[in-house]
Amino acid sequence: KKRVVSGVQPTGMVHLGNYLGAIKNWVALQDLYETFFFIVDLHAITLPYDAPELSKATRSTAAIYLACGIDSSKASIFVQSHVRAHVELMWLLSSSTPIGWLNRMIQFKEKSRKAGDENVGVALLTYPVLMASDILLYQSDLVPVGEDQTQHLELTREIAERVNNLYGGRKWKKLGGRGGNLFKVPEALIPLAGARVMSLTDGLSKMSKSAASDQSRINLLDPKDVIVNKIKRCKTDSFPGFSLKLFTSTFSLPNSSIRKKAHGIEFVYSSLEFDNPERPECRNLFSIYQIITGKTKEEVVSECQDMNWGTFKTTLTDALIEHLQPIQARYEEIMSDPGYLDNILLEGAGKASEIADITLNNVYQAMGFLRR
Ligand code: AQP
Repeated sequence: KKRVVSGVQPTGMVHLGNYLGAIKNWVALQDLYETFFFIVDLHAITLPYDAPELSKATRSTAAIYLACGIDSSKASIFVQSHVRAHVELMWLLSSSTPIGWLNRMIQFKEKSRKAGDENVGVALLTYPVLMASDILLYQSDLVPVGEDQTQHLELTREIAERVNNLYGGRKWKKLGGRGGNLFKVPEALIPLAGARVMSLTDGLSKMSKSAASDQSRINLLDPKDVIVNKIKRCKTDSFPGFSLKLFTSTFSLPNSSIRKKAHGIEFVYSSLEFDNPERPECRNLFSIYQIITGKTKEEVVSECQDMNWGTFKTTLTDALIEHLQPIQARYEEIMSDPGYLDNILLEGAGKASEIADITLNNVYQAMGFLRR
């Protein structure tokens, strides 16, 4: 079976973007592949954070994985910091990662600009190397990522190839290893729909945990009235409905070659649309509705295009509540039994460590470290 790894940072409440872009797709993947889904807590400290909140968010994110349908009998579910090999391999990989490769990461540029110099720690620059370690440790074949993470995956591939060239093959064999590549070079698995869920207050920025306004996102655990309110207040446009449009037409008089122009005003009705690039909010809400209901794009268009915003928002709100309520009920159940969650995380970390340690020990050997 091919291997798949992925994770979510416990930096706040898991939102619809994390769910539709990642967790929901993992549920299907666990039946097809050998899967490792972890809570990437070590990544959550790259920007200033609240320590007591970190452990709470880590538990809550793990419970959300389970509530969404990740099954511990199929997937290894664990907390990244419980498998020490992640940090150790990161150090080894960082010696082979040119700093220029990290400087060009768009997320670093964006996040460091937003955070301001005082708050930019070295980890914000180097965390893509930790992400490479997260993936390469498990000899992963496929990494499900949202579009925003494709650059980091490309970097992982470059690091893997570089380390394979520098230390793998015959050089590793001379040191007593089996030779060949130290790492598999992974491929991205980008979901067709939901790859980028956008903010509810700005259809051009992605929905994100760290965005200042909670109105910009639907959190998976938002109660019904909060969802109603957020969708009611979310940004839309003024395209649909009747509008006045000026028109010009040219005609010829009977029995004459003279052409005349006439100007007039007409009422035009424009409906809701999926694919108009000038209407990012419309596209985003349609696409959320499509994935939540499991309908095709064509079905959504024919059902919703003639609705006004008010009707569509009610339809979307109802669908969201219907979809999220069972997840929220399961979440409450899981959180009411802390021992259950602890056992799953312990078992997951055990299975993950066994595989991660094999890769780590190979890399230590190939890089010339004295073995214990
Ligand atoms: N808006 C999104 N649309 C689709 N997928 C998304 N993902 C995140 N936001 C969206 C995907 O969720 C997975 C986990 O993301 P993460 O928590 O590791 O970090 P992130 O991408 O930085 O997510 P956030 O919510 O924006 O967190 P902050 O604000 O803390 O940076 C990834 O697969 C990601 O693609």
